[in-house]
Amino acid sequence: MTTKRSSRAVAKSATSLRPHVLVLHGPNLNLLGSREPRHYGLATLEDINLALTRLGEAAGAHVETFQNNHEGALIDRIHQAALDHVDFIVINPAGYTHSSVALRDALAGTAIPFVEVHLSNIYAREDFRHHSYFSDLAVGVISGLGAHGYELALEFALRHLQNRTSHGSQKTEKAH
Ligand code: CA2
Repeated sequence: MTTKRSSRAVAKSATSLRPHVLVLHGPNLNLLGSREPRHYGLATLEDINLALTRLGEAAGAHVETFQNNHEGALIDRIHQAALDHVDFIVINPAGYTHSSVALRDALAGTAIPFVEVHLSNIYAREDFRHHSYFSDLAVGVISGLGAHGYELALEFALRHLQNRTSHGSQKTEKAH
Protein backbone atom coordinates (compact mmCIF):
# COMPACT_ATOMS: atom_id res chain seq x y z
CA MET A 1 0.00 0.00 0.00
CA THR A 2 1.32 3.43 -0.85
CA THR A 3 0.87 6.31 1.56
CA LYS A 4 0.08 9.68 0.09
CA ARG A 5 1.71 12.52 2.03
CA SER A 6 -0.32 15.71 2.13
CA SER A 7 1.20 18.64 0.26
CA ARG A 8 1.45 20.43 3.62
CA ALA A 9 3.53 17.62 5.11
CA VAL A 10 5.80 17.60 2.07
CA ALA A 11 6.18 21.39 2.25
CA LYS A 12 6.91 21.18 5.97
CA SER A 13 9.66 18.61 5.59
CA ALA A 14 11.15 20.55 2.68
CA THR A 15 11.24 23.67 4.87
CA SER A 16 12.78 21.85 7.79
CA LEU A 17 15.55 20.47 5.60
CA ARG A 18 16.67 24.00 4.73
CA PRO A 19 19.58 25.20 6.84
CA HIS A 20 18.26 27.62 9.44
CA VAL A 21 20.64 30.35 10.58
CA LEU A 22 19.97 33.06 13.15
CA VAL A 23 21.98 36.29 13.06
CA LEU A 24 22.01 38.11 16.40
CA HIS A 25 23.08 41.70 16.90
CA GLY A 26 23.71 43.09 20.37
CA PRO A 27 23.13 46.52 21.90
CA ASN A 28 23.60 49.76 19.99
CA LEU A 29 24.13 48.06 16.65
CA ASN A 30 20.81 49.60 15.58
CA LEU A 31 22.84 52.84 15.40
CA LEU A 32 25.15 51.54 12.68
CA GLY A 33 25.71 53.89 9.79
CA SER A 34 24.79 56.96 11.78
CA ARG A 35 27.81 57.41 14.08
CA GLU A 36 31.35 56.12 14.68
CA PRO A 37 32.03 55.10 11.03
CA ARG A 38 35.75 54.99 11.88
CA HIS A 39 35.14 51.85 13.92
CA TYR A 40 31.98 50.42 12.44
CA GLY A 41 31.78 51.58 8.82
CA LEU A 42 28.94 53.19 6.90
CA ALA A 43 26.59 50.27 6.37
CA THR A 44 23.36 50.38 8.33
CA LEU A 45 22.02 47.34 10.17
CA GLU A 46 19.29 47.15 7.55
CA ASP A 47 21.93 47.00 4.78
CA ILE A 48 23.73 44.19 6.61
CA ASN A 49 20.56 42.21 7.28
CA LEU A 50 19.36 42.56 3.70
CA ALA A 51 22.68 41.30 2.33
CA LEU A 52 22.56 38.31 4.70
CA THR A 53 18.96 37.46 3.90
CA ARG A 54 19.73 37.58 0.18
CA LEU A 55 22.80 35.42 0.62
CA GLY A 56 20.67 32.92 2.51
CA GLU A 57 17.93 32.93 -0.14
CA ALA A 58 20.48 32.35 -2.90
CA ALA A 59 21.80 29.35 -0.97
CA GLY A 60 18.33 27.95 -0.21
CA ALA A 61 18.71 28.67 3.49
CA HIS A 62 16.43 30.32 6.02
CA VAL A 63 18.24 33.31 7.55
CA GLU A 64 16.62 35.26 10.38
CA THR A 65 18.04 38.40 11.94
CA PHE A 66 17.40 39.91 15.36
CA GLN A 67 18.81 42.97 17.12
CA ASN A 68 18.09 43.99 20.68
CA ASN A 69 19.51 46.38 23.24
CA HIS A 70 18.57 44.17 26.21
CA GLU A 71 20.45 41.16 27.52
CA GLY A 72 17.29 39.25 28.51
CA ALA A 73 15.72 39.67 25.09
CA LEU A 74 18.84 38.26 23.42
CA ILE A 75 18.86 35.34 25.87
CA ASP A 76 15.17 34.64 25.23
CA ARG A 77 15.85 34.69 21.47
CA ILE A 78 18.63 32.12 21.90
CA HIS A 79 16.30 29.86 23.93
CA GLN A 80 13.69 30.21 21.21
CA ALA A 81 16.30 29.32 18.60
CA ALA A 82 16.85 25.99 20.34
CA LEU A 83 13.10 25.30 20.34
CA ASP A 84 12.99 26.25 16.64
CA HIS A 85 15.87 23.86 15.84
CA VAL A 86 18.07 26.65 14.52
CA ASP A 87 21.18 25.03 13.06
CA PHE A 88 23.72 27.82 13.45
CA ILE A 89 24.04 31.27 15.02
CA VAL A 90 26.10 34.23 13.83
CA ILE A 91 26.39 36.67 16.72
CA ASN A 92 27.86 40.08 17.32
CA PRO A 93 27.31 40.43 21.08
CA ALA A 94 28.54 44.06 20.84
CA GLY A 95 29.19 45.50 24.32
CA TYR A 96 28.01 42.24 25.94
CA THR A 97 31.07 40.57 24.41
CA HIS A 98 33.11 41.91 27.29
CA SER A 99 30.60 41.60 30.11
CA SER A 100 27.86 39.01 29.74
CA VAL A 101 28.24 35.67 31.48
CA ALA A 102 24.46 35.26 31.13
CA LEU A 103 24.52 35.52 27.33
CA ARG A 104 27.48 33.15 27.22
CA ASP A 105 25.56 30.67 29.39
CA ALA A 106 22.57 30.86 27.05
CA LEU A 107 24.73 29.90 24.07
CA ALA A 108 26.51 27.19 26.03
CA GLY A 109 23.16 25.86 27.27
CA THR A 110 21.63 25.50 23.83
CA ALA A 111 24.82 24.13 22.26
CA ILE A 112 23.94 25.65 18.88
CA PRO A 113 27.25 26.17 17.04
CA PHE A 114 28.07 29.83 16.50
CA VAL A 115 30.55 32.24 14.95
CA GLU A 116 31.33 35.46 16.84
CA VAL A 117 31.60 38.54 14.62
CA HIS A 118 32.96 42.01 15.36
CA LEU A 119 32.96 44.84 12.87
CA SER A 120 36.05 46.40 14.40
CA ASN A 121 39.29 44.67 15.33
CA ILE A 122 38.72 44.39 19.07
CA TYR A 123 42.42 43.56 19.61
CA ALA A 124 43.50 46.89 18.11
CA ARG A 125 41.31 48.84 20.54
CA GLU A 126 41.14 49.45 24.30
CA ASP A 127 42.37 46.67 26.61
CA PHE A 128 38.90 45.99 27.99
CA ARG A 129 37.79 44.92 24.51
CA HIS A 130 40.48 42.26 24.24
CA HIS A 131 38.58 39.76 26.35
CA SER A 132 35.47 38.05 25.03
CA TYR A 133 33.16 35.82 27.07
CA PHE A 134 32.25 34.02 23.83
CA SER A 135 35.38 33.24 21.85
CA ASP A 136 36.35 29.99 23.58
CA LEU A 137 32.87 28.57 22.88
CA ALA A 138 32.69 29.84 19.29
CA VAL A 139 33.47 27.71 16.27
CA GLY A 140 35.40 30.76 15.09
CA VAL A 141 35.78 34.51 15.49
CA ILE A 142 35.86 37.22 12.81
CA SER A 143 37.01 40.62 13.98
CA GLY A 144 37.93 43.77 12.07
CA LEU A 145 36.53 42.98 8.60
CA GLY A 146 33.58 45.33 8.89
CA ALA A 147 30.18 44.31 7.53
CA HIS A 148 31.89 41.80 5.24
CA GLY A 149 32.69 39.76 8.34
CA TYR A 150 29.00 38.87 8.75
CA GLU A 151 28.84 37.60 5.17
CA LEU A 152 31.95 35.49 5.64
CA ALA A 153 30.48 34.07 8.84
CA LEU A 154 27.22 33.18 7.08
CA GLU A 155 29.08 31.60 4.14
CA PHE A 156 31.06 29.54 6.64
CA ALA A 157 27.87 28.49 8.46
CA LEU A 158 26.19 27.37 5.24
CA ARG A 159 29.23 25.39 4.14
CA HIS A 160 29.57 23.85 7.61
CA LEU A 161 25.91 22.76 7.53
CA GLN A 162 26.20 21.42 3.98
CA ASN A 163 29.21 19.29 4.94
CA ARG A 164 27.34 18.01 7.95
CA THR A 165 24.29 16.82 6.00
CA SER A 166 26.25 15.54 3.01
CA HIS A 167 28.30 13.36 5.33
CA GLY A 168 25.09 12.20 6.97
CA SER A 169 26.65 12.62 10.39
CA GLN A 170 23.72 14.34 12.03
CA LYS A 171 20.17 15.10 11.15
CA THR A 172 18.97 14.94 7.58
CA GLU A 173 15.39 15.75 8.53
CA LYS A 174 14.17 17.47 11.64
CA ALA A 175 11.25 16.21 13.67
CA HIS A 176 9.07 19.11 14.79
O1 CA2 B 1 33.33 45.79 16.65
C1 CA2 B 1 32.24 45.34 17.01
O2 CA2 B 1 31.42 44.85 16.27
C2 CA2 B 1 31.84 45.48 18.50
O3 CA2 B 1 31.17 44.28 18.86
C3 CA2 B 1 30.91 46.68 18.58
C4 CA2 B 1 30.53 47.03 20.01
C5 CA2 B 1 31.76 47.14 20.90
O4 CA2 B 1 31.37 47.36 22.24
C6 CA2 B 1 32.63 45.90 20.81
O5 CA2 B 1 33.77 46.10 21.62
C7 CA2 B 1 33.06 45.63 19.39
C8 CA2 B 1 29.79 48.38 20.04
C9 CA2 B 1 28.58 48.46 19.16
C10 CA2 B 1 28.10 49.88 19.16
O6 CA2 B 1 27.71 50.21 17.85
C11 CA2 B 1 27.56 51.53 17.54
C12 CA2 B 1 27.34 51.81 16.21
C13 CA2 B 1 27.19 53.12 15.81
C14 CA2 B 1 27.24 54.13 16.73
C15 CA2 B 1 27.46 53.86 18.07
C16 CA2 B 1 27.60 52.53 18.47
